[in-house]
Amino acid sequence: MAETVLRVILGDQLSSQLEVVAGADKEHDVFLIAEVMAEASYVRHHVKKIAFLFSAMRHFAEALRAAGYRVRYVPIDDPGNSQTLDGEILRAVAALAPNRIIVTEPGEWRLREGFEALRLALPVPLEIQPDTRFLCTHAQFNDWAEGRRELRMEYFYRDMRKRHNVLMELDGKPVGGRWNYDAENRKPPKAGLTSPERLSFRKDPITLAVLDLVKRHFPDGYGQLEPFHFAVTRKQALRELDHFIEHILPGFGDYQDAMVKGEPYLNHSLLAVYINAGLLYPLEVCQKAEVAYRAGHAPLNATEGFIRQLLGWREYVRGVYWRYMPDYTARNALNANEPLPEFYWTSNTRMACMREALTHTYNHAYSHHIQRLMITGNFALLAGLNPQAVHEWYLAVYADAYEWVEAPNTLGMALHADGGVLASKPYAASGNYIRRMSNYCDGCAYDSTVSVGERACPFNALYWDFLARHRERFSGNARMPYVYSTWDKMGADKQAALHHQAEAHLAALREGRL
Ligand code: FAD
Ligand code: DLZ
Ligand code: SF4
Repeated sequence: MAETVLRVILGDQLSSQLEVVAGADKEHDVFLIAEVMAEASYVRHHVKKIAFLFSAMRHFAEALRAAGYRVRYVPIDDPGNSQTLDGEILRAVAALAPNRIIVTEPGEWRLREGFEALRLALPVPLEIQPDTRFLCTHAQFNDWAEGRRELRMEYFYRDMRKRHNVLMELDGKPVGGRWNYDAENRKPPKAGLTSPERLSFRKDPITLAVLDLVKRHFPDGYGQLEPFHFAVTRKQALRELDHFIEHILPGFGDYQDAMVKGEPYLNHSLLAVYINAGLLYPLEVCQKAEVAYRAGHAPLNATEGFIRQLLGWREYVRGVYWRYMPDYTARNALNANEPLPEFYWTSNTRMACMREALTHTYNHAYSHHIQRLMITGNFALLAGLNPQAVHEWYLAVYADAYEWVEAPNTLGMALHADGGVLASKPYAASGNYIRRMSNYCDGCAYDSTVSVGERACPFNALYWDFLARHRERFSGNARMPYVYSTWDKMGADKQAALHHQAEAHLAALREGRL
């Protein structure tokens, strides 16, 4: 007699290329997809993120049914729902008596540990299959990392370009003769820079029902639910990808680091939300970008810059996450213990740059990389906010956030809390950087050119105080001597004034006045 396999699909595994789907038998196997409160509330997720995932999960289940598969879909308001993934697997086992269970490796350590433990409670075997959407396996990353004094993304990225034959010449050299065109991707915004037009998808009955459900079940959730125009199917996500390649990729490079008031997207792709949930595959995205370059449609600085984020950074941070978990998320190398200010949730601050990035986050469940790194992340670094509190915030508020990608970006790239595993030096910057790369400072309550006094920009004194506080750790870094020689040249009086100003900013922060 043919066996029955219970095939579990998590909310961020909506990919038919995964073996859990591709290997299914239509007659005997059953897919389990479950909306559960444990996953929807383990951090205070943005309501748009919950709505996007539930709608995408329901559409994925519909597509499987339409293709002739058997699907057990458990909505969050099903009266029998145990509201945990373990509970739903146990209920499905009791109801269907499968011979075995298959799940793709989850993206978060806590869930993988949970499945390992669940095995002991199950009457049938549970197999955890590798997540083949990623282009670098755990073993390949560990082979690359083993024996290296330092892990550096740039070298990892070059290996990935070669291994996957992306932007390579036949003779093994990188297209254009250079591996990295980052230096050409840091232009400050020119006057009148705006975002290209974006697609907006019509809400079908499934999405409308989910929006209604999220309103009822998450009334105190963070963020603005509507307008809601995410793609929720692979077909729609492919349209979004094609729109990006056709209209937006050509300008991706030049202003990649720029920030403009009222423009949350500029030329960023907005694709992470779809790639991370499984609606798009990272390799197909890179390949489409390469085809656009080879057809003369997109310049090399834009194409290489975009591909580096996916083939380089995305795979690299995942490798770091799995190599250093479980202790990675508990790290606090700079001993930063300031609580997360309330304005990270309310956007209510006098700092115009922070207000802008936080408002985008609240409205769209999105802000672009430089806003995450150089505004909200930079402030958290300089003010010494507790890394675990900041990590929980980033994991909650972005529609693309899952721990495997969020934690290394937050604890490693933004906060240096991992002690330098991910990046050799902190991305600390003063108000000067923000003034150069944005138009946020015009009309701010503070003045980015002033470091001490009533209108002093908080980023200035906090920046110098941060560097002084951690001198022992950073002064040996080959890329830092210039900043420390500038600090030394200031003299004791100015240094003391900056220190007192930093203390005043922190007092204002604690009292909700910043
Ligand atoms: P684009 O700017 O268009 O970039 C193209 C693609 O490259 C993205 O879709 C994404 O898949 C990938 N990418 C770019 N930068 C990174 C990076 N540093 N790490 C991994 N992948 C990258 N990204 C997430 O996907 N989820 C997160 O939870 C997340 N949290 C972050 C937290 C902090 C503090 C920082 C500094 C960065 C974080 N990032 C995260 C990385 C990056 O900011 C987002 O991937 C990006 O902003 C998503 O928008 P986009 O799709 O428009 O990206
Ligand atoms: C993020 C999320 C949410 C909000 N809800 C669910 C859910 O109801 N069911 C589910 O299977 N997955 C959900 N997820 C995604 C999981 O949390 C995700 O699989 C882990 O974060 C691992 O990446
Ligand atoms: Fe931000 Fe300072 Fe500029 Fe205000 S002046 S927007 S706080 S950098």
